[in-house]
Amino acid sequence: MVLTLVPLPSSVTTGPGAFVLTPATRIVIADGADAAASALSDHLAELTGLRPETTEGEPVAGDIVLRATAAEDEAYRLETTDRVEIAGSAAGLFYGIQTLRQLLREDAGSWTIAQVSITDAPRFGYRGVMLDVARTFFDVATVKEFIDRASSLKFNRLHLHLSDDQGWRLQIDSRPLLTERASGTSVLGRPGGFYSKDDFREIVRYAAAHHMVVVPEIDLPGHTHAIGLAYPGVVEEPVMNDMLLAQSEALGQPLPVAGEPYEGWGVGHSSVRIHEESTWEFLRDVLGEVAELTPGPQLHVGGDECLGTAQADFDAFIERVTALTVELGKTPVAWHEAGSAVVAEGTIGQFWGSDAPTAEHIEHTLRFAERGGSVILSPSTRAYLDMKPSPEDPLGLSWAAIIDLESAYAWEPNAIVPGLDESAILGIEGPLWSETIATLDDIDHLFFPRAAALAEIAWSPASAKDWASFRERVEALGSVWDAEGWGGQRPTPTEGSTP
Ligand code: TNX
Repeated sequence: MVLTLVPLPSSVTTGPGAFVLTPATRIVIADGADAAASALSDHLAELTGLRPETTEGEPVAGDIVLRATAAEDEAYRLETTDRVEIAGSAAGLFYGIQTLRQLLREDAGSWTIAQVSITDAPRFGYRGVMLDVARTFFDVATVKEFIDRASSLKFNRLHLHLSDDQGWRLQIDSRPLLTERASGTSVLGRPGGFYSKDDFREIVRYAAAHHMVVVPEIDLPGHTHAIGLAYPGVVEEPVMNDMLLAQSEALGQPLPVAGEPYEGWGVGHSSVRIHEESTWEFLRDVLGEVAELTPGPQLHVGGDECLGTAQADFDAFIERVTALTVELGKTPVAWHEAGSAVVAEGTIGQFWGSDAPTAEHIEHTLRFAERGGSVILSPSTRAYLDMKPSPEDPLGLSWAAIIDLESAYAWEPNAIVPGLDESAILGIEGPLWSETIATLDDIDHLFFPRAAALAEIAWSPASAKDWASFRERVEALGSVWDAEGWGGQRPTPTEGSTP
């Protein structure tokens, strides 16, 4: 029997029987697991048409039992006997329910769950996905759909790339022109948009209900052209050097013009004015409001691709912006280039080099661990969800690699950055940049099935890695995704299997 489970649990045994959902099935809440119970009941009603009554009290055969434990981790147990019982913390119950959802099968007109005994806990505490809402704006409803998909694979961090050259996406009360003047466009003439503070709170709330913590990013000091549409005094004139001219030519896209929206996807030409005190007043106000809106512990301050900025200026900026973030009560996160600077103690680095990184990338990445921080691994040759899955694919970019499902699966976090100890690896993240995607269908197209590979790397024990098993399980999951109405690409059927 193919178990349709991704990520693979740390321990699972199977038996010959099955649990059958009937109109008499109840969801029995043991020890106050009620939030999980109503979500599960809603899900079952939508999928099967049966809405199990949720109740407290003594479970009987045929029930689904949710047992809240005092644990504070993400572990859970799921057992099928004459009933199904899931036990864990609030997060653990949520993950147990995601497992149950993957196991539910329609078989000759009834909904069944295979007989299993599962004990499960994640390998890494940070299991992230990133959505770039700056290059292309996605509305709240789309972000919620994204959360549904990601949380079903047990991702627990939603990194939102909220600002870039092409647009500013979050209401800031102290600087109202940001959304008034700098949010109206996206790349290539696509519509812009922004989140009001209430929109953002709604995303945070929805994410939390799915056990995902939002990590907001304000990308600095580069990727800041849009700020200049609102507050020209904060940014430098667009930089033009040979490298940037060649880039614009290669892309066939116009050069950025100060004070005009930039709708191409060149990078590296913009910067805030690093040495002006008025810039720092701006940053204190903006980052202060973002920090206040964010219940999660981390605030991402960017730091990538400052191609026109002198190293000394960049380092001075990073040192000060990471210190400011700490002052605002958050742990700074920054792309790995920021490791060239004296980052604030505890700053988290996000590695986006290749899986054969340069000496400089390695050095910069190790710096975060040396300064008491840790590292999120997003090797662009493996974990970038915006890379094309095949050379012919109409969506995605290919500057880092073509990443097919096997390539997204066949890497080991410990082996990416030489000298980086597993204890300093906070986790992994799959970024979905949005230069080439415009709709939820496009998101799905790049997300499925490769996000499942990243989810397994982030959650399952390294010793369980097995490409043939993964491919079979992910292929079987296609029908679960179909039942959810989630689009996207399906894994190519393996030889001899029924499509
Ligand atoms: C590099 S990776 C970027 C982004 C682009 C992405 C496209 C990184 C930190 N920066 O600005 O959107 O490539 O793949």
